[in-house]
Amino acid sequence: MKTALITGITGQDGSYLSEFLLEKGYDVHGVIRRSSVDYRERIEHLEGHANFHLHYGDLGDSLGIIQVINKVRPDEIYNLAAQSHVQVSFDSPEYTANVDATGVLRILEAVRQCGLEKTCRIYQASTSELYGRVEEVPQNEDTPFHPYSPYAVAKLYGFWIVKEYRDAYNMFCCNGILFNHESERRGETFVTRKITLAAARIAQGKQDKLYIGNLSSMRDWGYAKDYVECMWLMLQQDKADDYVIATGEQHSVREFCQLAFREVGIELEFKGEGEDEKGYEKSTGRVLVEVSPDFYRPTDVVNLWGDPTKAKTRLGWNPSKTPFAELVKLMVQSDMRKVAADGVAARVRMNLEEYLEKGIIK
Ligand code: NAP
Ligand code: G4F
Repeated sequence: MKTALITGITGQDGSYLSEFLLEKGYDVHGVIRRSSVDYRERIEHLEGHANFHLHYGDLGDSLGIIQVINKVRPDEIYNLAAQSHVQVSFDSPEYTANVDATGVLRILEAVRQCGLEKTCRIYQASTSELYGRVEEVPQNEDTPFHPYSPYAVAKLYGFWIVKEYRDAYNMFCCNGILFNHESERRGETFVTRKITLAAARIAQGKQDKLYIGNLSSMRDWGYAKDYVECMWLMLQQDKADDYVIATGEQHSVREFCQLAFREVGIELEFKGEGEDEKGYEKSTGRVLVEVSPDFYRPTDVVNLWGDPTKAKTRLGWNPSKTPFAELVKLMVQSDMRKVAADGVAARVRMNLEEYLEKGIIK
């Protein structure tokens, strides 16, 4: 049985990767941060599994990281932990650098300090944000980087320190240059999930409007569940290397909105430009989407489009497993169920409060 250690196990990718590795028969260990509320929604269904273990740790704390790695002595480490929100990185640039840049170094050094550098393989969650203000379209492993946010600059350090440890100490460490990947478990402040949740809430009469930033931004969006397979495949090769993981297709935020709203039975028509652009419901003329400069970034990455040829040919990975339209559909359908269930739960709570107040239930 192989042992894997996952940092960022409570995140979108960490939860899917845990399921994937448990299915493959791995002993899965995860690093979680201590918080005042124990709420681990994405992995609560795995807690109690005989091969699933959690340890406290933080990427900002080398001593803790060394302790966990020494205790678990993993065959594979998947370093997924990060302050992963680009907009937030403008508000907390120093914290982002500490976790997303120096945090990677802490993992690599801990592996060396524990004497595991010859046996332990490491996956680093690199990102298409490295291409930033893109210098070539589509982007592949040879496209020059031009990071364009504090997040991307921090991740660039992570990318290069992984390469450095590979060359200097002959360690088996890989960078997965992953383009945006989404799912039902995506954080609610990333644009796709913000849209699918709003579409579901508007369709069920629980929200009036969606306020959004740059509608013209282009992304190569894939399904997170398909992408975690690639992380594992990279660590099963004879030689450590870096790979672009993407679908090879590009869509705008505007297009994502139109598809998501269509899924709940609303046809959107966009009119106007820049800050004045609005999304109207075709049948009623109601404004459902409005641009708010609050969601504009000081510098925005607007043209991400990946070329997954290397992953396809060398790893045998299929970039077209979940087409774009299907991804949007499964996210909207999941949010429709969630919003409806929240409504039922709220009604039950209201009834319960009323019954308690009236003394009907004691
Ligand atoms: P996510 O949902 O935001 O999850 C981030 C994880 O990192 C969470 O488990 C979080 O723990 C943990 N974390 C944050 N700060 C930490 C710290 N100081 N110490 C320990 N753990 C910490 O992100 P994701 O979408 O799954 O992405 C996984 C990784 O891939 C990230 O490194 C991200 O930057 C990178 N990436 C993502 C994409 C994408 O499109 N999803 C694309 C390219 C690269 P809490 O639950 O306690 O907050
Ligand atoms: O969904 P986003 O916040 O994702 P972003 O910035 O591309 O970052 C994600 O993908 C990266 C891979 O390329 C990861 F490394 C990173 O960890 C994260 O997972 O924004 C996508 C685009 C941006 O251009 C943004 O300006 O959508 C635009 N956008 C327009 N309105 C918005 C909004 N983004 C957000 N979050 N919220 C809006 O209202």
